[in-house]
Amino acid sequence: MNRLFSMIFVLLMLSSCKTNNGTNDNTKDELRSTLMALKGKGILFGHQDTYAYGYYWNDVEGMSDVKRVTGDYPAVFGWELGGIEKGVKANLDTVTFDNIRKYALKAYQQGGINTFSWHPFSPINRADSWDTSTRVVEHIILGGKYHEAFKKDLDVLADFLNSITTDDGAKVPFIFRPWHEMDGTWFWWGINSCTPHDFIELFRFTVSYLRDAKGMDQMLVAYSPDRNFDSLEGYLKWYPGDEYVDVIGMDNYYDLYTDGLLDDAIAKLHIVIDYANQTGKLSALTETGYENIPDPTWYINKLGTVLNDSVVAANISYTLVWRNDPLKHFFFPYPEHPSAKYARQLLEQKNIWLLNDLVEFKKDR
Ligand code: BMA
Repeated sequence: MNRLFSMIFVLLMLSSCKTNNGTNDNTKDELRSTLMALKGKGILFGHQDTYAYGYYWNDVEGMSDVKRVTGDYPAVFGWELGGIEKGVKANLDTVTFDNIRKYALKAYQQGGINTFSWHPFSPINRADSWDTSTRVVEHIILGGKYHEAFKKDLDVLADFLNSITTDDGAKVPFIFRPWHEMDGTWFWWGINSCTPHDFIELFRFTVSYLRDAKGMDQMLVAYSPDRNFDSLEGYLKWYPGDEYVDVIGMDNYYDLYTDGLLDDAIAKLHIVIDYANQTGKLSALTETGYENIPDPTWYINKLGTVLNDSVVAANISYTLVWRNDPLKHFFFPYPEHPSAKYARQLLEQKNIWLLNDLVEFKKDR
C-alpha cells in the first residue's frame, strides 16, 4: 500500500511539473534551467510588445510582426510596465494592463518566455523616467522621504505581476529587468542622477521587497547596463550582487548600428558572458535593434555577426529587439520592408530560435 501511495505521489509530482503545453518551466527554477540547457544550442529571439501592436495594426488576435515576416512567433515576449504605479489602465505606450496580462499568459501557454521592463514615473512628482531634472533615487531608497510612496508603487506592480496566473491559479514565471541602462544619462536612475551606492540600494530593495514582502517567487531578475563599459570592473559598477540577479545582461543599440563598433559590441558581450559563467548565471543581449532599420541588411550583417560570434553563440540564452510602434519607431520589419528578407534569413538559422524551436526543444528534454 505504501508503495502504491509513493508511486501516486511521484506521478502527481511529475505531472505538476508540466504545464498544459507539455513544457516544464512553470517555476522560475525550471525557467532558469530551460534557459541554461539551451546554451550553445540556440539563442532565443525576442520582441517587445509583439502581440500588442505592429506596423499599422493594433491588438489583432494572433497577430505579430515577427509572425507576419517569419511564420512563427518570437520565443521571448517583452512587455512594459511603465504607468502601472499610477493606477492607470494602460501603460505609457497605450497598451492596457488587462491586455498585457492576457498576452503574457498566452505567450506562456504557447511555451514562450516573458520578460518585463519598467519605465516608472517618479514616486516624487510623477515625472517620467526620462526626466532627470530632479533627483529621485536618493529620496526613494530606505531612509528617503518618499520611500513609503515608492513601496506603494511596488505594491501595485507586484499585485499586477502576481495576477498573471493560469486557470488553476499558478503564477506565470518571468524575467524582470528593472533599472536598466543605469550607465547612461537618460533615466532618473542613470549615471548622472544617483550614486552607484544609492543605485545598488534601489536595486536591492526592489528585488527583496518583491520577492520577500510580495511573495514573487515566480521572478528571475536581469541586470542590464547599456554599452558604456569596457571592463568587468566597469560592468559591475552598479551591480547589486549575485543574490539579486539571475540574468547577466547588456542593452546595446549604438554599437550594433554604428560603423566600426561591432567588435566592441562583441567584446562587451564577452565580459558579460565571462561573468555569467564565473557565477553560474544566464547571459543575454537584453535589448537591441536599429530604429526603423535604415540598413536593410542589419539583421544579418550586424545582429547576425554578433550572435554568430563563437563565444556569443555558445553562451547567451536570448536577445530581444524593441517594439514596433509605426508612428514613432519600429525595430522589426513588416513584410514589405526591405529588411524583411534579411531578418527572415537570420531567424531561419539553425541556432536562432523562434517559439516553435523552443517548444520542440522543451519536448525533447
Ligand atoms: C523606449 C521608447 C519609448 C517607450 C519606452 C517604454 O525605448 O520605445 O517610446 O515609451 O521605451 O516602452
